[in-house]
Amino acid sequence: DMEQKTFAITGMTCASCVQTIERATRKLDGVMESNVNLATEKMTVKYDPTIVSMSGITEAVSNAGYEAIEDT
Ligand code: 9UX
Repeated sequence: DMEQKTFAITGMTCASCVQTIERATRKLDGVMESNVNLATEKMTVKYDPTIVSMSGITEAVSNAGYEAIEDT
């Protein structure tokens, strides 16, 4: 089953940041969809939790130079 989660993203200042983060997360195995909104500083990810974990997703964002925190 797919899971969908929203993350708060810090460190973005331009539209290219959005592209960088979407690319970094979409290429992960198990990620079906990833959409980043610069204005709201949120990222919504649809993924298969049996293939990729939440920390796998936040780590990919971190490796790209930003920070992702699960939205509460
Ligand atoms: Mo834009 Mo984002 O020049 O790290 S790509 S600020």
